[in-house]
Amino acid sequence: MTVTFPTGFLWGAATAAYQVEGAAREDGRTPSIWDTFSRTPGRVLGGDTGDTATGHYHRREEDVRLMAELGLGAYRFSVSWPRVQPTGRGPASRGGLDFYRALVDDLLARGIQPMLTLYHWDLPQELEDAGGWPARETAHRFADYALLVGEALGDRVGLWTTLNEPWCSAFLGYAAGVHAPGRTDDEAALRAAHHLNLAHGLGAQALRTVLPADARLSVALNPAAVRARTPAPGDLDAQRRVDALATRIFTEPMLRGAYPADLISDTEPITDWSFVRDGDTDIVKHPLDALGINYYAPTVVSAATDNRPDRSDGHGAGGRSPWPGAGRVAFHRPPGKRTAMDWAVDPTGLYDLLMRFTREAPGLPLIITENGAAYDDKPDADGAVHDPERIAYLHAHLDAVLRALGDGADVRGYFLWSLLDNFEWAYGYSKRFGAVYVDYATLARTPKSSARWYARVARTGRLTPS
Ligand code: PNW
Repeated sequence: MTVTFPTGFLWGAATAAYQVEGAAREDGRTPSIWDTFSRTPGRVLGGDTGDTATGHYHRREEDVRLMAELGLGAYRFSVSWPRVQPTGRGPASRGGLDFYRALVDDLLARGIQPMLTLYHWDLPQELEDAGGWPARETAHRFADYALLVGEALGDRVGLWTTLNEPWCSAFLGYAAGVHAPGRTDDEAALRAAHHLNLAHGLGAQALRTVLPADARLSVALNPAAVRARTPAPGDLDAQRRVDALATRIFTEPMLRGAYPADLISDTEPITDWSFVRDGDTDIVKHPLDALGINYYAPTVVSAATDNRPDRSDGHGAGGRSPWPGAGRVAFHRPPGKRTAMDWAVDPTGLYDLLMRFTREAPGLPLIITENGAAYDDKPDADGAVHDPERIAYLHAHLDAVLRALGDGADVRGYFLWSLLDNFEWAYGYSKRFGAVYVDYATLARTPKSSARWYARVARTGRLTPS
């Protein structure tokens, strides 16, 4: 059993622009779909918006200092599209780009490697008004935006990610409607998935024309660790359908240049896939230098046995399904420990995913671009925040990473989600994922005990008891 992580292993933490920046109306930034969505009553718990968030836009230096204290070797952040290209088209906003230039310079000055995600869900509202991701044009707009950011930051950012979790953008955004833009149209969601794939490919092509040869290109997916509740054929079929819609819809075109035949036949009642044009999947299959995997919890499914499938799939029970074409699939709550998101704690799911891509994409380095947990953290009387459950979660998942490394997986790094407590999408500020506690009244930051634990792991490269 390996107990030490390889030298050079990247220890990082991640955030996303809309979740931490705030400053929603500064430097010419225009609304993104998340501004519109969160300002619409009833969409986000508590009516929370990202208008202020953690105030990171004005606390950049303090936050980079915190990262250095945590001994982070890398920081994964996203660029807000409407901050650097306010209309989603045309020239860049100087002010917006200056923020990211300054952030990257601060990181480099402290020896922290920046990992830049171009798209973490904040589509300029103007592009949504022109059709959003169901419109093919949006993929071309993304490629222009990628070029603009690549030109501005290519000389100092070595790790690039096109999209974060396109599954969430397509299916939570356009089918279930629980994420921005809040549409509920299964056909549109499948179109959106294809245009996100196309955006990834066109964006990667554009970046390659401006980035130095040693810059590394990746995408961050949230492949489902999906299990059948029993080995009965109906349950295995449910597993196959969910796997196609969650994972293979992205990985097959990206890694092999074709959509899975079973996905196409499963979704034929919804669409004929004529939005996929000749040559598209060749574009999507752009060579990658790493695959980013975001993992939180497993998914357990079975064939639905009645007309009311159990919707406890972690996507807002009672809402519409984010699985168009999955048929009658029941989602089950696995037994055991759960986080404040009500997601099961199951590190085996992470191990299984790492081994799956080790088999299916041999030679492709893997990076865990997100992993972490929300708990109901509260400061004690002295203001300290003790989060032993998060330490246990991180420890167990890093142990699974070590096991996968020992079994041959080429895992290059791990990014804790998240550096800071932040705007947790439809849950607003009610869910705390941070290693650092944020007091939303004052925006004061307090590293939790997990932050100190993680700093030690990052420094020593070893898992030690809390
Ligand atoms: C990811 N789901 O979101 C995102 O990349 C982060 O921005 C987010 O804060 C984090 O995970 C924690 O939720 C997800 O419903 C949101 O399956 C929803 C789901 C998965 C990931």
